[in-house]
Amino acid sequence: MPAKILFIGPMGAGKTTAIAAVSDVAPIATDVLNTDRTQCDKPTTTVAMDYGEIQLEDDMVVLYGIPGQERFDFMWSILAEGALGAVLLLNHERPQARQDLLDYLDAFPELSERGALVVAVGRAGATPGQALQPYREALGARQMALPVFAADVRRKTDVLLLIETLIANAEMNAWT
Ligand SMILES: Nc1nc2c(ncn2[C@@H]2O[C@H](COP(=O)(O)OP(=O)(O)O)[C@@H](O)[C@H]2O)c(=O)[nH]1
Ligand SMILES: [Mg+2]
Repeated sequence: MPAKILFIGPMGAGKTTAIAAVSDVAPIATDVLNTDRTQCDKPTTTVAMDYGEIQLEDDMVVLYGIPGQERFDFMWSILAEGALGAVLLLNHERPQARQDLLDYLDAFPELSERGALVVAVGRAGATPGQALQPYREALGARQMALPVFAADVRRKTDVLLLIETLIANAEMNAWT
């Protein structure tokens, strides 16, 4: 059985981009014209999900990107079933990015409880160490110790690091 990894996070955070950056097969995206430019000003948005596949050394991994708009959240728990974990993508330029983090932790309670998440902060700017601080604090306030990275999901190496960290954590947790 291939491992299943989700990409979660708000519209425009880069879920579709991340899967396209690493997938060995032509990624399947279901983007349509974005009619909700108040949430995020980009021309298209994902309505059903994204799908990609990647063969790592020992693991075949399937990648799913959730549709970011809340009117599709009925699909989130279906997609999360049996997942190894999720990459939670944030856009640091969104004023509500810290709240986005909390909202997506709440939306995926089973993954949060298992600690099966990696947080990736996009557009973190020139001083990423500083940019990550509020997210680390928000996790700390919830007694959660999750890996938090600055990442540019347009870069394959960045996305691979996120996936590999998630797999390494899952393997470690399997022993404890
Ligand atoms: N400048 C900049 N653009 C980024 C970065 N990460 C993602 N993007 C862009 O942000 C957009 C994200 O859109 P998309 O992948 O459709 O987001 P989704 O709604 O989460 O699927 C794409 O146009 C990416 O090229 C980043 O770190 N810097
Ligand atoms: Mg998308």
